[in-house]
Amino acid sequence: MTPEDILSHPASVLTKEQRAFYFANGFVAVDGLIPPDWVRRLTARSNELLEQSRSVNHSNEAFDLGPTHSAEHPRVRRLRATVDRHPEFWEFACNSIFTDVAADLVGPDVKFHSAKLNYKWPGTGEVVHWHQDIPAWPHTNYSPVTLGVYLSPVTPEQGPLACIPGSHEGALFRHMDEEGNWTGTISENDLATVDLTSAAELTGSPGTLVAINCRAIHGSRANRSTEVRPLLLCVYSSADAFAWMPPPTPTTKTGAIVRGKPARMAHLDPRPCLVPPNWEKQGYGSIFSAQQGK
Ligand SMILES: O=C(O)CCC(=O)C(=O)O
Repeated sequence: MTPEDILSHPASVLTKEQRAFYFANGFVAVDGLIPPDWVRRLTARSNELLEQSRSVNHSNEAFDLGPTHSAEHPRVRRLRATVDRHPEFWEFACNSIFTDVAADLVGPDVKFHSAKLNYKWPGTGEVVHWHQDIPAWPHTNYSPVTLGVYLSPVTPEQGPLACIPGSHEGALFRHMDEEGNWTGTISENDLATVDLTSAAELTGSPGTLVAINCRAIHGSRANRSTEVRPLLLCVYSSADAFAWMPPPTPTTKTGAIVRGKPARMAHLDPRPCLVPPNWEKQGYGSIFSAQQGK
């Protein structure tokens, strides 16, 4: 669906201004939108899984572990495929206010793509470099949106998500090095063409919703506070967007229609996208391992 088609359907959660902001800028943040009860439930599930990670020594299908992870100090960088880790994560993704927000931004027929929970730990210096999402998982159109919810307060010290306004309407950059190895990041040369000073930092209280279009340039600084920053992220698209390469982070729910009905026709956006590695063959670690060249 085009933004015009999407906007022709009434919204159920977001205001007219919030939707207009998203389509004009490529992102939007709404402070405290997700109700406290959901934040509490998701945090409880997250804490249980962090406890489980104490007995895990190597990254596996559930946990992407940071280099300093230990039983005493769990340092999970990413909980992978969260919707497969506990039914409550799937309930949140497929039948909650979150799903309603997805429909406000991709239209009434909503396809689920993937989910993860990123932890940004204090003292680890972990930075997410500037990147766009869609080069890793191209679709027939650019409706895919990453929806996030902060599970704790996020101030400028915690390394909030930061987005470049309007970059979703600009170029799609190559996220590979000279040899064609996937880096998951925009090169220095390409970044020189982007006005990074315009970056908007998306801070907010627990339950803050962030929505980032798949073409928008975004990243986040290191966490300089003393508190971890847990951020749950789910990707959705219009039902008429079809992935044309294997997904890097599949879940058992990838491709599920979570609102409305399946599409009978694909919507093809003429703007091209480079072909990423075939993740089914090559395997995918995480954005952290890709950006750190591991
Ligand atoms: O966790 C973050 O700060 C950034 C997450 C992100 O952009 C990603 O995982 O693609």
